[in-house]
Amino acid sequence: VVQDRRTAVVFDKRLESHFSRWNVNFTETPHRVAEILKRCNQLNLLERCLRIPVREATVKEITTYHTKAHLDLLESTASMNEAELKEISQKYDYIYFHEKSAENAKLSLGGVIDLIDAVVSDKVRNGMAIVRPPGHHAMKEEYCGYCYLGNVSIAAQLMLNKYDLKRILVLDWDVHHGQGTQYMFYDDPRVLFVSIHRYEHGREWPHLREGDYDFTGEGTGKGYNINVPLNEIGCDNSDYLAIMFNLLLPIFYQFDPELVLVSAGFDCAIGCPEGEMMVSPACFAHFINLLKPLAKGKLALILEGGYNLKSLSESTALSLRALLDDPTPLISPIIAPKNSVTESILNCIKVMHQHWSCLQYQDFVEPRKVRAEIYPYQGVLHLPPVKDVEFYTSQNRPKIYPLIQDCANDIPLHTKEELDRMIEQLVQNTSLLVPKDRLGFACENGSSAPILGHLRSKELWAGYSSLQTTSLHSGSASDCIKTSMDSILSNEVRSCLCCLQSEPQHPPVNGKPMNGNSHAGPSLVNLIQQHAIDSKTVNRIVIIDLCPDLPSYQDTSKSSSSVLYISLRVTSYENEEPHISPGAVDIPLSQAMTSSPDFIAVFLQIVMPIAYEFCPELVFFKLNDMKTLPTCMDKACLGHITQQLLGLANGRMIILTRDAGPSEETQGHDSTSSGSSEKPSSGDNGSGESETTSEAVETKCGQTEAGAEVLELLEE
Ligand code: Q9C
Ligand code: ZN
Repeated sequence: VVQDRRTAVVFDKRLESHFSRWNVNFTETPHRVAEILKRCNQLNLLERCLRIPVREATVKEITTYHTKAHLDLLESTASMNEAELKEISQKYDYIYFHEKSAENAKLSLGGVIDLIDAVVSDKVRNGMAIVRPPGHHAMKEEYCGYCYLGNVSIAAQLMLNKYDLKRILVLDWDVHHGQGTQYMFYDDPRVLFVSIHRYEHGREWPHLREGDYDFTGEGTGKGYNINVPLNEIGCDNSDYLAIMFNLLLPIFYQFDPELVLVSAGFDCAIGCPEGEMMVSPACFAHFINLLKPLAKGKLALILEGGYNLKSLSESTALSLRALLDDPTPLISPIIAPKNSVTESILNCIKVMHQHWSCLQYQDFVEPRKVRAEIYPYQGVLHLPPVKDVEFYTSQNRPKIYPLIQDCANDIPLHTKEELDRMIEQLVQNTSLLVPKDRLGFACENGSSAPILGHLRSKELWAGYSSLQTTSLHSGSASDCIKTSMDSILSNEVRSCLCCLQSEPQHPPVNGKPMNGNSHAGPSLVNLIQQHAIDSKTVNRIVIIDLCPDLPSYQDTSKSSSSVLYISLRVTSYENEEPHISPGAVDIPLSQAMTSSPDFIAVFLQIVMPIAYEFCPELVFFKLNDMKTLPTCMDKACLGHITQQLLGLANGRMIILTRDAGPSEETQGHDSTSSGSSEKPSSGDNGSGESETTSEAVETKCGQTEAGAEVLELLEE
């Protein structure tokens, strides 16, 4: 089988045949997938993907979860007349039957299984199933909520069986609680099931007590079921990203899955009448960007709900672009999450922190200890259930299918017209025209740095055809930085590797040198800030410094809103407070921190929210050399952080690295800029710095996961 590093898609005209005969305006309609495909085609996305055909799932596959009776009953509906179809529909909660329902459900499941199998077995890189009917509400022996067969639950179980996987992450961001998937894996620690859903303390469908945060799994599966209940409508990018950064992503990186499946319902997107949430279509691309480093990029999205055709199709298309590695579209700066969302995050941390050590850096959330500024309510966290809420149980679940659409809008946040206008604006304003993904390279004094030699020896530089590089003119350290900034801001390249031998020297101010050689932080900030002001092409720049030479509070330079300097620095002092001023955030890391998941948790919980709030137009990522990198970071960790940062600024990034100058081993390799054919050097080339930087560059080039395999293929 030929490996294909493309993104796979599953879709089929036949999946547009089942619909509700009694209510043609019913939300779960064939137009959903038709509109998605139309938008994906407009953006020329499908032609960039590998199409995997659908096929009917087999009895054996279906009975991995469902009973044979469940399947037989479903199949019997194929030959029912209209009256019979109507009668059986009324026995279930939000279910209609059509003579094509059984076929569509089996085709949808078959396509999902084959897609996920292709991702797991490395036949494709990642993928998306644009299928209906959805599946996450289907239970062992009950159709429910437009779902007949558990697409994701069955596919995940089959992968556990076939490939003996140990860790699968299922993230269900459909706005409804994915109870069907939760039940399937409730006691299974191999599947981390996570659902973010509209809950309203149980008042929202499907009204299950087990959708609340304190349902955390059972037996050995305890800690492997995470419910994030949203107790009010109108949750937006800020709320969802707060949940991702503060709670979920740290856990995902600690879990270290071998496969990531997303039950991707877009009914949490703005304008969906079922969700009444406000997530913007571009935000889904950010979620995907943040998930991409996990599981070596083995990521599959499976469509669930989403009922506003405009926001559904845009959200899905932008998700597909994210899988295809297009630059992540900008979103508005995030703000603090709603109080009710903060409450849910804290409640989740409270029940999860004993299972996930990455949450130890969060406030310890004893109800009475919560500080007023994080939790402005009575100082006591709510413990479910709240009064006067009636939950459904398997005994009292209504079996009446409401033929009239019930979208319980008590007080809509916005009118339909307002929402339509907002969606239209979001679609218009999302930048889809992006410069070619070229990587620039600037090296102090045009010297042949060991790093370049190392990258070339890994065939990252010139050996891989899709990697386009441009060698930029360069002189002094500050010239290198300025040239890199100019080339990015003029769209000549999207990102740069800037390789310095010394610390950049700021030109003397009033005849006095600004800094000595070792004062890298202040000098760098000043230099970048001044050039930003001079060039007038960039307003906000963030500098992430993993190797600060000095704590930033010694920076006496004037703070400016145009540059935010964030430094992470290992300190031997106990309980050193982070130092935060308008232009600088200095984060002391304890020496006790020894693992990458810990470092990533801190990075996600502190650096990423600040950077997303600042909303930079350009990112500097300063690595310097291995010796000064926090020891808790391994190489992969650096690649992961690079990928996370690429969500900012449309992927405009300058990786700043320091190089001691030409080394013996690499001399002679570096004077040409293309056509290198050296074989990868065996063993260590004596340059830890190069090794480190290459991880970041590989990620920037989308190579971290694919690199090795692709190179092997090319060599054959
Ligand atoms: N306001 C999926 O999204 N309607 N199923 C509840 C309450 C049922 C949703 C209405 C929603 C089923 C896959
Ligand atoms: Zn849904």
